[in-house]
Amino acid sequence: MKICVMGLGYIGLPTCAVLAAAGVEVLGVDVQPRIVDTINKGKIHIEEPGLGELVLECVSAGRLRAAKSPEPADAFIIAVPTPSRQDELLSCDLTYVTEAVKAIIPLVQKGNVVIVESTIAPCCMDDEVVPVFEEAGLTPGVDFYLAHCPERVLPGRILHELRYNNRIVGGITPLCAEKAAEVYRTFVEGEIVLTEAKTAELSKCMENTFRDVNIALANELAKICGELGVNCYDVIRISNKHPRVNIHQPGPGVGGHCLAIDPYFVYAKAPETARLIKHARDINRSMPRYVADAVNVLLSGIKSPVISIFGTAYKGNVDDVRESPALEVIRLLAYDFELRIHDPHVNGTGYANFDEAISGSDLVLVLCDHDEFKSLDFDVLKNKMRRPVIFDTRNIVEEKTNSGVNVVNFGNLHSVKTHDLCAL
Ligand code: SAJ
Repeated sequence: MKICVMGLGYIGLPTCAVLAAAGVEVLGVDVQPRIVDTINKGKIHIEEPGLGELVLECVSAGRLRAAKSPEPADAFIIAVPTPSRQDELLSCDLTYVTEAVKAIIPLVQKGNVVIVESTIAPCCMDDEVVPVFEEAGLTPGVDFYLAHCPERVLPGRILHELRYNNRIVGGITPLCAEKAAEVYRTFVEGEIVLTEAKTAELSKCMENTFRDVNIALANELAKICGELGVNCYDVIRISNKHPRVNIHQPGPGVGGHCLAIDPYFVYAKAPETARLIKHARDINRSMPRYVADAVNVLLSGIKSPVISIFGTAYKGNVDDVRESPALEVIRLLAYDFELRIHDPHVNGTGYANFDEAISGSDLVLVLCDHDEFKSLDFDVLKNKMRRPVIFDTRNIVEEKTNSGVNVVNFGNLHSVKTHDLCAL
């Protein structure tokens, strides 16, 4: 079997690698020549555990190649970005999906399978993708098989989850679903659930919406606790001892290309009805401002304050800054403070290393839960910072008694007196 994967990003490239490792001949296609060259050299352009080794192995074995344009194949998998449109509802922009579809249409032969893996809003397959094929004279279920099979893997665990997660396969017709499922049976160990395309689309969006709404609840709880003078982490820990409760973790907001975007895809299709979904988004989007306001309070009265920003990635141990709430916090603080930005996973211009970031600083602001930030060397912080204070918005920094370093988080923010910090 030969499979052509359109898009060599966080999902397309790992998918190429697991397919090739399962013995399939794979061509990965990307519009960026730099990415194509990197893959053909057996290297990778993203950070993901185990991916570098697997890509090198598959390229060396001749089972994986990259190119700028597609070639005839038995199956085509589309894994290109689906950003939000910049309209009022932040609806789903299908431009890249449509471009990829148009690129493969001249190559599609009878019996081929075409799969859209990119996350899309409910009804996009029926209303927007099928018509592009039909205009070219191709009828799904008759001339070829078309399905939506959303990716559901967690960055940082992609290779494992691609193989072992359950897979939703939403066909335009039942036979389309069956044919697409055959492609996944080459490497998926989890259950393959067959359904219709719009059910697959909405299921995927609702998985991320479920998580976003739950994080919003945790963020709202953190704000309530701040008002009432209660430690939110104690509340979460104790509530979660109930067998049917799982309150999520508050933080500086919700980032990444999924949770911060997919709920809008649902909202845009039913704006009058999707009120809880929209409200949750608003709460999560308010968190960078909440953090910036707290920083202003913590540093009030300090002359020419310097802040060490720890972490710009949207979550721990990834190099991905897409929709990262840290970027919004930085934008809000940049007006009033000198910022030293440090992220051991992100290759950002102007970023400082650990020593540069903390020297003479008044506050370490932890915005991302990278492992490196969990056990910080408090002696070094005490010696190099002007005021050894950490504001840990992720509640990951291991606290040490009598360390001389003051750790503030959403659990004790309410009890911190600014003048205590200034006196340090
Ligand atoms: N976050 C919190 N509090 C929490 C959990 C997460 O603030 O309690 C934040 C994270 O720091 C991050 C954001 O939420 O900024 C999203 O992180 P995540 O780990 O929840 O999810 P993603 O975006 O990396 O991946 C999600 C996954 N979806 C679910 O777990 C339901 C993944 O399975 C999907 O494949 C992916 O979205 C996607 O591509 O749709």
